[in-house]
Amino acid sequence: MTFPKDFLWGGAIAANQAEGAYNEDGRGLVQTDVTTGGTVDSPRYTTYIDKDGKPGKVGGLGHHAKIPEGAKFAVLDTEYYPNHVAVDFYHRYKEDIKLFAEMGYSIFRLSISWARIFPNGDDSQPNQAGLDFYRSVFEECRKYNIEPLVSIWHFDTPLALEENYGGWTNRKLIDFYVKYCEVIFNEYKDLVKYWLTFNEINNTTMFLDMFGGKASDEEYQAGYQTLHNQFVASAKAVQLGHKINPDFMIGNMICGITFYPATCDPKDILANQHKWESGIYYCGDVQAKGRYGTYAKRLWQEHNVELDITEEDLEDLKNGTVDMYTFSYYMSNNVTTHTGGEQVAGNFSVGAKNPYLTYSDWGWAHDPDGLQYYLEKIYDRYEIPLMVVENGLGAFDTVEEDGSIHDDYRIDYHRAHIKAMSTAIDNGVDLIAYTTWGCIDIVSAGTGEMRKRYGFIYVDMDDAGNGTLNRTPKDSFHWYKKVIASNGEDVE
Ligand code: P53
Repeated sequence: MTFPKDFLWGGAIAANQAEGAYNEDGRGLVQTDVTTGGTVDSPRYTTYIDKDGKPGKVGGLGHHAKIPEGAKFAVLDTEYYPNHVAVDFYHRYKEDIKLFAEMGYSIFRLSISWARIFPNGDDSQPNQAGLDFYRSVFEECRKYNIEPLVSIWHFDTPLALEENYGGWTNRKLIDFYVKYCEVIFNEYKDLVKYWLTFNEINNTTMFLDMFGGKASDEEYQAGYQTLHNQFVASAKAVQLGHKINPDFMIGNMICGITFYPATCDPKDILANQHKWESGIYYCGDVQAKGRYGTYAKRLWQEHNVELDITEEDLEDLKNGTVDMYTFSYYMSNNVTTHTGGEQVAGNFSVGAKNPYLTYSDWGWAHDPDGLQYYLEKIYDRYEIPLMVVENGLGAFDTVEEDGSIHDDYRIDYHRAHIKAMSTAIDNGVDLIAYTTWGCIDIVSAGTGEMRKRYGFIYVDMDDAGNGTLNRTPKDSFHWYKKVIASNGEDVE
């Protein structure tokens, strides 16, 4: 095993999935606060009150949940919202960070909730209570020599910006986001070095592609304009961040799915290449190379998209390239132009089933070789440091009579992926960090479930909101501690 001696080991969470305290200390609402729980076969719902005062709900998340004209997002008494309490990280962060330190973390990825800093997104002054909270969290990390890795946006635009400005299709959001960045960069410049501008930025259009060509041209228009505005916002943030502290390392963050052609039919090979372009390279190229890829025009034409792009935007993109490329990796997907084969039916996992792989209970392919493939391919393309900032297995856990949790399936998953990273490093990839997803159990983003658990630390909380919220280390906790102590040498 050959991890560099300063390799950063740790775990990752996101504010809206972990903190809870959704309406405390002046925090504004975000989309997940009006989103119910779901399962692998039933969607989460976004809830609202329509223009006649009648409550209603619509399936889907984020941009995909269209509430009726004149309706307002609303929290309804009749529904349960898992993110409202989540796992109460807001009140328990000291206990949690202590456990992370016990595992030996040198890095901890979390996100700042924009709506704690600017409750409406367009407020003239930041909310002091929000600033104080994250200062205290970062100081707690520093106490244990843990580097915070901070996602500035993790699917949580203040809801008021959605309602009053129409969300990210509106260019005004660029300025609100940059102002938010300016405040947090200045506030935490001595506490935080590593920043990520937008979590899984590529999901917006990649998920439109995933659902079998059902998305309309209007949805693509909104999706691509959203991405463009976020690219400009990200590039401006990078430039500003480097001015505020030249030591900042600022990265992009891509939902990294490895795509394979399902057959050697040249049509499948081409379809797969186009999938990498639309799903993975589109965002990575703009953020790491500072310009749109040559295939971008084709993608816009396919969906009759006309983007609002200014000369100044192009200049910003060029001057605001990221210092590192970061990504999540859970699975691979197969791409084919043929119909009739066995299909995967998971949440956010579709396409032809790969006969060489096994699948999780949520339909996600277990594919460590796919991680090696992704690392080598992406490093060769950009030649900047890489971080794997999410990787893990969502699984059902059983608590034994004596309270222990034997999650050998999770250990197997991580062991295989750590080996894959090690091989990629041997093959020349400059990989600098690994933060496993949901190092402590948190609410699933896709399904809103608690029982889809990723953590090395168990949280006593179920899908209906019952539980003590007590924390218990799983077997994986002790295993990961050993891995970190040996810098990746001892993974058995
Ligand atoms: P959950 C879909 C596919 C790949 C990654 O996901 C995804 C999603 C969205 O569900 O999201 C990332 O909780 C995301 C995290 C999320 C994690 O993967 O659905 O950055 O917020 O929790 C795992 O199992």
